[in-house]
Amino acid sequence: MAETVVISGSGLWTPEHSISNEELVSAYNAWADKYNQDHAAEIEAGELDPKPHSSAEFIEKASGIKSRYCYVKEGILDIERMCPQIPERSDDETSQQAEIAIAAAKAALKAANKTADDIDAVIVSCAYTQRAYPAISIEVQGALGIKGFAFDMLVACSAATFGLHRAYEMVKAGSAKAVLVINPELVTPQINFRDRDSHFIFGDVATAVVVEPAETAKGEHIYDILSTKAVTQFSNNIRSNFGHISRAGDVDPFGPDKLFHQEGRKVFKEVCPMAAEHISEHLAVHQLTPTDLRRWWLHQANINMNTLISKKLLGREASADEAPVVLDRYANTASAGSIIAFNLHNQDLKSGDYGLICSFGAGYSIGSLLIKKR
Ligand code: CO8
Repeated sequence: MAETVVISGSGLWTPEHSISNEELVSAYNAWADKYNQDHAAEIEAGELDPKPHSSAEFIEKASGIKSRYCYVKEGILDIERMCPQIPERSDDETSQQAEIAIAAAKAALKAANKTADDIDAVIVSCAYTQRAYPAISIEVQGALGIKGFAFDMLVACSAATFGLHRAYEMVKAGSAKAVLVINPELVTPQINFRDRDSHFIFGDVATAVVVEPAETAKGEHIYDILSTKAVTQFSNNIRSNFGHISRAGDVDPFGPDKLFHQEGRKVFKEVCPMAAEHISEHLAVHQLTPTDLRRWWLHQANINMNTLISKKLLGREASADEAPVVLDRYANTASAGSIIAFNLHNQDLKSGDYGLICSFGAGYSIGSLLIKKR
């Protein structure tokens, strides 16, 4: 049993390839033109709607995204394919998702000054796992030589915070001495690059965090986890219907409804107030108000959402120093966004400073951790 549980280090793996809005839009528009040409007769007869053009200016204004990283770029901009080309690996090779998880995990272990021997639990928590079993986490555990146990969990955009919640509880209860929580967000294969409304939203990344008792922590930047808070509320407004039952429905397992799709406006309107209320309730438990926070590491889905949430809480826009933005470069990376922001923007906090990590998204799901620098 641990009296105080801490975050003692974090790691980030960023893909070497990126795609700018301009590149993405140019490929989409070329595909749309070809579609309209190929279906000219049906469009003329009113049987089909023409595909409208996408626009880099719209994307940046509506979302704040300028660019995104991708594990594999090949294939995404090919208008005959519009999907990354990721060659299948044999069962004897490290799977792609485990590969990026291991890279982030190694960086987190280094930051926390830990070796595999110090860890006894691994949680891989993300929006999609590349297979059902054996668990990606167990593959990562084996590759890193970690004893103990591992499991995968899926909570879409809140997978990272909910994974950290479980790690906090395990260390607190004494069922694990130190936990590695990893978020390998390999999402580009599930993006419909032929859908103008969502083709620009996501990018690939992997993040990892070490959670352990304060007594064993040796990282340079250590944060006490003061408490966690989670809420979920069912909504169909963000869905991805791909799953193992798709085969039995005699339908295309990769059809448009099987990929990411959403009612973006509704999500925006419904999730922002939920997130603002969640954060103020979480802070109130500690008799804190939003102005007491030195930093907010918010979910990175849309810059306008974050602006609205901070306005609701502070009565004004948060500065980039208060609530750092990474989605301009990384886009929405499902659950990893708040952890990327934390990883890149926590070293300057002083002892005693409060910070909040908060995710919000599909489910709906909202998860937060209130932390304090040691
Ligand atoms: N280019 C030009 N115009 C466009 C484009 C485009 N690419 N897309 C839409 N438009 C047009 C629309 O057709 C519309 O035209 P009209 O007014 O004539 O109908 C106009 O622009 C305005 O469209 P919207 O109202 O849809 O635009 P918004 O200002 O609402 O912006 C956003 C759209 C950016 C999608 C915004 O609604 C948003 O960000 N909402 C919140 C979304 C969100 O946070 N979703 C969370 C999803 S992520 C998550 O939960 C994790 C899931 C797991 C990850 C899976 C990864 C694959």
